Amino acid sequence: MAMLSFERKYRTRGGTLIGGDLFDFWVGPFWVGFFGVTTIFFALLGTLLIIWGAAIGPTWNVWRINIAPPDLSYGLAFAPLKEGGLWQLITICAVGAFCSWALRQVEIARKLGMGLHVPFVFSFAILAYVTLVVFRPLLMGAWGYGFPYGILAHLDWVSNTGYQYLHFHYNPAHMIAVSFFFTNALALGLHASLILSAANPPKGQMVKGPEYENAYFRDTIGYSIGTLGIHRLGIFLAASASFWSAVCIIISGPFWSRGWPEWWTWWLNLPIWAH
Ligand code: 07D
Ligand code: 07D
Ligand code: U10
Repeated sequence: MAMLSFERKYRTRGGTLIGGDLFDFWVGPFWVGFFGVTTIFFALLGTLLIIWGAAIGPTWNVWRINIAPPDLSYGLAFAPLKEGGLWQLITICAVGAFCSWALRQVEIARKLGMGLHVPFVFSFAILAYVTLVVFRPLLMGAWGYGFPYGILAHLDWVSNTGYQYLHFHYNPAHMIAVSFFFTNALALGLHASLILSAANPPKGQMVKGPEYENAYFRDTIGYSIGTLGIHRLGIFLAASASFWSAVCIIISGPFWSRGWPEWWTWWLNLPIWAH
């Protein structure tokens, strides 16, 4: 890879969080590092456990493989492997792998003298996952509230959990999260198209810079957020989407156990119009 000889001068030691020089080397394009080893360890072990779960299950159809959490009757105890214990071990591996990955991002950013924005925003995805399979089950008193590991099975869980609260669209935090996801797609669509329209003009035409990009949005909507600003907005929107997702599911059950439409009766009961 031509890139690699160019990049060799950036491949310097240091920046690790623990372990010092241990594992401070590259394998092909990948930097290894202590957390690279822990990522590989957890990811490999977790995958093998999923394969084991599939092997003792009724199907090899990838869409239908399902490794379910323990029955609610096990509460917060460890369950036998075939009755949800595998799900518990896989969850430990997943949390281990995702956190290792985030710490690996921190180490690589430190090595390169860059900011910690990537691990910062990835940690919001981890937060959403951990909320689903650790925090909410802990608050509800049983691991059985976690979502099952299977492609169709996890969709069934989302649907069933949604209908348990009658109409999940009425969950106010779900509304905020959905709006952030939509806004995030809008912002990336605007940003990507603006960059391509300025930096990739038809043959023979001049490449345009930030002045043109600013002018475009000032002319269109009266304001330009700027070249750095749009990336700050992107981080904010993405992190907020995951954050409000975590909120919408942690309040469903632990803090509100009736239908979500009913939650809105506070609005009808406002003293302005309620007697
Ligand atoms: C494009 C980056 C690449 C990642 C990919 C996913 C696996 C799973 C495991 C067979 C954008 C790799 C997939 C490693 C294989 C086994 C056991 C990211 C990109 C390509 N979901 N979900 C999908 C996960 C939850 C929901 C697809 C993971 C919650 C709905 C894929 C998690 C809820 C729909 C998938 C997770 C939920 C999906 C595409 C973890 C609320 C769909 C994902 C760890 C968040 C869509 C059949 C994608 C679909 C879909 C993976 C959690 C809802 C299988 C790893 C419980 C409604 N989810 N999901 O492109 O087609 O992400 O499903 O939290 O409609 Mg899901
Ligand atoms: C959890 C993924 C984390 C992933 C990590 C990394 C690997 C490695 C390896 C590729 C958070 C995994 C990496 C495995 C792969 C390689 C090499 C992301 C996570 C750490 N909903 N709803 C949401 C909408 C309805 C319901 C969130 C829309 C119905 C429930 C989002 C609609 C009912 C839950 C959202 C809609 C319902 C949600 C999901 C429309 C069902 C949740 C995004 C248009 C009848 C979940 C924290 C998310 C949640 C959630 C959107 C409809 C129920 C805001 C747009 C009305 C029960 N819904 N929903 O969280 O908040 O991403 O989870 O109708 O639990 Mg909803
Ligand atoms: C952005 C950007 C920008 C760019 C960009 C990008 C955002 C403007 C400058 C980036 C964007 C893109 C490239 C676009 C496409 C991206 C997406 C659509 C996002 C989704 C991405 C994917 C679907 C790809 C996912 C791929 C992954 C995660 C890679 C998988 C990699 C691995 C599995 C290897 C990871 C390596 C590790 C952990 C360390 C190194 C390890 C090895 C090489 C293996 C050797 C192992 C060891 C030495 C350890 C030994 C193992 C042990 C001890 C375990 C033993 C365990 C047992 C159980 C036995 O804004 O700018 O352009 O490009």
